[in-house]
Amino acid sequence: NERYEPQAIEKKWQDRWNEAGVFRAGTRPGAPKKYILEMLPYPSGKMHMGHVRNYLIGDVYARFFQMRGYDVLHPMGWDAFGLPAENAAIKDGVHPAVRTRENIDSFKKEIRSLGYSYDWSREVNTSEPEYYRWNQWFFIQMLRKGLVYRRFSKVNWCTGCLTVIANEQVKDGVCERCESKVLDKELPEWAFRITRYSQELLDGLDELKEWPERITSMQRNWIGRSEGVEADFSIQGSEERLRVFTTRVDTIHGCTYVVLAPDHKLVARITTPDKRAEVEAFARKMAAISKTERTEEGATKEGVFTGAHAINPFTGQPVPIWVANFVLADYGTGAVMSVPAHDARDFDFARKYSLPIRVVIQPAQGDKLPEGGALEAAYTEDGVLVDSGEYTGLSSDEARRKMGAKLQAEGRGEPKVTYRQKDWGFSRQRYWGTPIPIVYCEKCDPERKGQPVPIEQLPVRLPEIDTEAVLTGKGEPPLAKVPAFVNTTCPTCNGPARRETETMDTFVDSCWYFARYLSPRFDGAPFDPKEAQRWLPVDVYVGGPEHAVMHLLYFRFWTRVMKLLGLSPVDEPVKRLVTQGIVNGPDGRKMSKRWGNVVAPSSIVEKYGADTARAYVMFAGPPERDFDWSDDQVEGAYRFLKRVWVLATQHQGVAGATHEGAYEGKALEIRRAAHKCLKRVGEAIERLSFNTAIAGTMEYLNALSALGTAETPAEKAAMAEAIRVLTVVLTPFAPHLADEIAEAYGAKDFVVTQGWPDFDPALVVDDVIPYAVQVNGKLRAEVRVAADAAEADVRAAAEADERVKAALAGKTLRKFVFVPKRLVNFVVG
Ligand code: ANZ
Ligand code: ZN
Repeated sequence: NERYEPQAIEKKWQDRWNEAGVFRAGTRPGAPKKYILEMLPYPSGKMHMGHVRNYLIGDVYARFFQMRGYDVLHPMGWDAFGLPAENAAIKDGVHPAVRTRENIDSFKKEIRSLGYSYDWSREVNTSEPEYYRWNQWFFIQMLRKGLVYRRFSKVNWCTGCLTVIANEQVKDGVCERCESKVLDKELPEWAFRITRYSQELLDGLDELKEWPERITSMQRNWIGRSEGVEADFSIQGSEERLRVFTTRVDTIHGCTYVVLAPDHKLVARITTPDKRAEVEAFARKMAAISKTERTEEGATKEGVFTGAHAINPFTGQPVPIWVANFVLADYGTGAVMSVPAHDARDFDFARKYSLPIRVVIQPAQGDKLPEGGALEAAYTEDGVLVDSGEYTGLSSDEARRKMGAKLQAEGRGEPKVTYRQKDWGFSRQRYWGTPIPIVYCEKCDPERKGQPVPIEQLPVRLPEIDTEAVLTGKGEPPLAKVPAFVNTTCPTCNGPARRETETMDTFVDSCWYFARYLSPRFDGAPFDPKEAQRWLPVDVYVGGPEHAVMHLLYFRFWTRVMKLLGLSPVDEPVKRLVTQGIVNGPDGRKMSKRWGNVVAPSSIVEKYGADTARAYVMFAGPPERDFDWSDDQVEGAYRFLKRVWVLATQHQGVAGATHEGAYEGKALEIRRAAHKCLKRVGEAIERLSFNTAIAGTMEYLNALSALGTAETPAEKAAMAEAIRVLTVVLTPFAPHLADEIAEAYGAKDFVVTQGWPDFDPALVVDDVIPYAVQVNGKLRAEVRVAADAAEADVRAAAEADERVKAALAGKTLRKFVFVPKRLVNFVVG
């Protein structure tokens, strides 16, 4: 068969790999391990190029390390719960489980058609009770540790999805998924106390040296650690005190007003009667827009005066108290001491409402600031204090320390570390998720705190439903409409009780799936701690950078919880994170239905085969970089593989050739090309530089083509080795073709199991010179070594030569003569 016909060979090899279980993990117990993971997909029906690329990055790496002798774990599964399937059900009445099953089947078929090296025996589906029972188990363990609690809170309510959504899912005041308006709603909800770990999660980032800096810095900002002080202002004519959080207590003498969040609990108590109507109207207006919208960068600052005054604890002077949109109720204390001369927002606000501006910090060097009234912008840097009583003349730093200490000594405040990160509210009013394992009994639990379902009763299964009656998208949470689910018995009194009808945020599912893969059928715990000892942490994790702060932060938190529960030894889930770039259409815009520029992976596989799709996508650019799709380059990749096939076919006659003697001339050139390619491609793959790995393979192909046919026995043996090397370096990228060639050359095993040979260092140095090797002055051999090789290296190369070995056998070495760049002589007796 002269022609390269991928369609005729790819399915065959996929089936053979599968039958032989070549990608089973845990089959090399003594070998070092690599756990290589890609973010598990939400099974929408179709795979897109982003998926293809994502999984290829992991796949190339996984195949390479398997070839290098590692015990590789490379699993795949389904993030199967979630809104799209439920929303589709509301539209067309198909049960989410049915749709999800169909989607998984078609998605999996596509994944398989690309020949990825997954250990399918570990496949996980998060919507199955064997999986989500462990979400419930974690919930109960975390409840016991105080890491889960119920709270009333303002949540983001999506008026389209009719559920609570996370802050991160609100973009410009609308739901990022359905683009409906998002409102603040006061609801009871379940939350994880992730803030207990804020500091640890922050400190842990310093250890994540192999994560992209962009991701760690986003997490750092998200956690948002701020060092400052809390200070009490008393309120004129009232017993109340107003506590503010500030990072700049050094500026307190310049505080000319104080601002409360519109929903701060003091507002109602301190507002003077003449201002009441105005303040209440303002608060109502603010409540109608979500807090993300009202606090956005660039949102116009608005406020009203409460009529009340606060007393500055340092100056004793009264300042007016306002309420304004830019102060958040749930950050710091929900109250701000405003220093317009030194804070940009306060400056804008003071200008707008004609509030006084007082300069109290001067730059340590350079021009002095003018009077507050003449200031053109806030001066927000540190400096030297002025007009600040006994603190005048101190540096900002010194002043902060002294003022913090004074507040503390007087019981009017204290140093304080604040985090921007919030606890993670995970209640969802949807059906297609993990039921929260709680029951409410009016008799035993009149406050409706909720009692956990006894562990031995897990899982609390999602009930069968009449899809059209229950999934309507309207009214109460779907599970509340299923009496057979809701009505249960109380674990304490055995009387009638009601189940919680909320389900968990699907981000819970992806918090620990990487550990479930270690022992996917284990039923004593979420996973087998012994396996965790062997496999965790994940060595390389590949996924989209859009997960920078939610999934990638949540699963770091969960990993610490798993350690706390004694399940796993690691603090961090992942050593090296790779965030892949975007695949754009030929028009340079992100592939999307909207632009009509989507290239379906299946169309490429059908036309050119999986190997071309793989080689093209990996050649198109480094994993982290975006690239624009190019049909020409797909063609180019196809032509390259065709040339590989033709070359291998032409040289078929050398299959099995061996040679005992020295390699010289062309034979040596062939070997040198092969070993250089092994080195170059191996090193490129290790640094995830897949495009240069393929470029190296292309150059290798050119070199072999230029060397022509192999004639002598040495050349034939060298060429046989060279073709074997070609199959080795191709395997991560074009594994089907590689195995097809290897088989034609008589290989008895898959290339991936035969392994990745070590290159011979002597064959890869560029400047190689011959040394004459003498024994007692008589020429016995010639060895080629690097021009700058040290004496010991030349000697080792000489001693390794068969003819020299024979000449030295049984003799005693008297002397070793080394003439640089020319010869060595073994003087023996
Ligand atoms: C006075 C001051 C003077 C401030 C100055 C800054 C500069 P980070 O660093 O992000 O933590 N602040 C405090 N609580 C707030 C809330 N609930 N909503 C909006 N703003 C709030 O920011 C801390 C600073 O943000 C605090 O320090 C406070 O303003 C403001 F020259 O206090 B500062
Ligand atoms: Zn009870």
